[in-house]
Amino acid sequence: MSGSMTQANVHSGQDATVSFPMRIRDARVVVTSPGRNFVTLKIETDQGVYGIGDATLNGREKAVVAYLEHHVIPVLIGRDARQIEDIWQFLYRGAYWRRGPVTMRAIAAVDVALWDIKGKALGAPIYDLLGGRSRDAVMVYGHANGGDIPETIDAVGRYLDAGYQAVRAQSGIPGLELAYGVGRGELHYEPADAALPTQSLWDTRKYMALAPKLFEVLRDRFGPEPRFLHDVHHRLTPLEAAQLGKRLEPYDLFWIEDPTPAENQEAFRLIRQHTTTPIAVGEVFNTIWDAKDLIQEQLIDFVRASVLGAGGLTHLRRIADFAALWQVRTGCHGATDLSPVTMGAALHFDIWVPNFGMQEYMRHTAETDAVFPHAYTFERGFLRPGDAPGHGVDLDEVLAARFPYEPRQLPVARLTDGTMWNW
Ligand code: EZ4
Ligand code: CO
Repeated sequence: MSGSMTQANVHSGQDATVSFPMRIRDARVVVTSPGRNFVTLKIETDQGVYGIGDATLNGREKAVVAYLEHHVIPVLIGRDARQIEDIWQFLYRGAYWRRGPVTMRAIAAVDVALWDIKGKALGAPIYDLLGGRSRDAVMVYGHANGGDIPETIDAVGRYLDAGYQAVRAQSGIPGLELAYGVGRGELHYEPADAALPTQSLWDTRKYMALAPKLFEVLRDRFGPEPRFLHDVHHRLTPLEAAQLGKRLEPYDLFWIEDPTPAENQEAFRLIRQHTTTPIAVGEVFNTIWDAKDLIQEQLIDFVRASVLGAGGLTHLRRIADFAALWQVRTGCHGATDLSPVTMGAALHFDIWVPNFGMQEYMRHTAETDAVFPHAYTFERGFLRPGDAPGHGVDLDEVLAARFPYEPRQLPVARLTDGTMWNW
C-alpha cells in the first residue's frame, strides 16, 4: 500500500504537498507593448500555482481588457481551477450573449491559463494531457514578401536557405501602394502600424494578373519540392476566387487562404466546384459554428481557427475532432498578434492533434521574446513545444511594465475609386 503510494508520487513527478481543490485566488490583466500590444491574463491559485493566457485582439485590445476585468474575473474568484470544462461552459453559456471575437478571446485566455495551471500542478506538458505526441516536431511556414516579384523571390529564397519547407509568398502590386502582406523588413511582418488606420488600395484585376505569375516564377526558380502558400485576405468574390484557384493549379500550392469572406459559408461551394487548389479558412473564426458547413460539406481543406481566436484549447480540439471526420486538417493562425503564450499553447495542440496540417509562424521581436520567456524552440522550419509542465510560456511582469500600451489599429482597404473594401 505505502509502496504503491510512493510509486504514484514518483510518477506524478510533482510536489506531493499540492492538495485539491485549487481555488482561484486572483486574476489580473497585463497589457504590454514590447514591439506590439499584447493582452495577457494571469490566474493565481491558493496553491501558489499560476497560469498564463493570451487575450490579444489586434487593434481592439482594450475591448477584451474591459470584458475580462468587468465581466470575467469577478466570476472566476473562488472557483476550482481544475474544472476547466465547467468554467468554459459557464463563461460561454453563462454570458447568454454567445460567440464573437471579444468574448471568445476572453474565454480563450481563461482556458489556456487553466490548462497551464493543470499541467504545472500535475507536472505534465499540456500535450501529454491532450493524449501525447503524434509527431516529433511541428512544421511551420513563414511569410516571404517583397514590393514586387523579384523581391519576393529573394525573400522566399532566404526562407528556403534557412531550412523552411513551407513559405507563404505575397508580392506587392506595382502601382498599388501598401498591398496586403508586404512587410517592412525581414521576418517581422506587422500590419497594425498606426494609431489610426492606414489606408491601402486594392485592385482585383491587377492582383489577378500578378498572383499566378508570382507562383509560376517561384516554381521555375525553386522546383517542385517547397510547399508554397498564399493569403488572399478576403479580397475576392467567390467567382474571382474560383478563377484564381484554377489559374494557380499548375503551381501546386499547399493552400490559398481566405479567398473570399467566410461569413457566408455557402459561398465556398462555387469556388470548390471549379478548382482543386486547396483552401484554408478560419483565422477570424471564433467557434465551431463558423466552420460547421465548410467542414461537413468538404468545402475547405484546412481550418485556420486558433487557440486564441476560438475559445482556447477546450474548444479548438472540438473543432479539430469534428474536422477530422471529413479529412480537414488544422492550420492554426500564428501571426505576430498571437502572443508567445498562444504560440506555446498552439504547439502543444499541434504536436498532439492527429489531423495536423501546418502552423503559421512569424517571429516576435527580441523584446517580445524577453517579456514572454518560453520553452518552445525553432530549428530549420520546425517548432517544438518543449517539455516544461503546462504550456511552457511565462510572463516577466517587471519587464512588461517597461513597455506601455501604444494605440495601434489595422489598416483599411479601398478600391481605387474610393469604395471601402475588405482589408
Ligand atoms: O492579417 O493576424 O495569415 N495571416 C494573416 C495575418 C492577419 C493578422 C491580423 O491581425 O492574415 O497577417
Ligand atoms: Co491570413
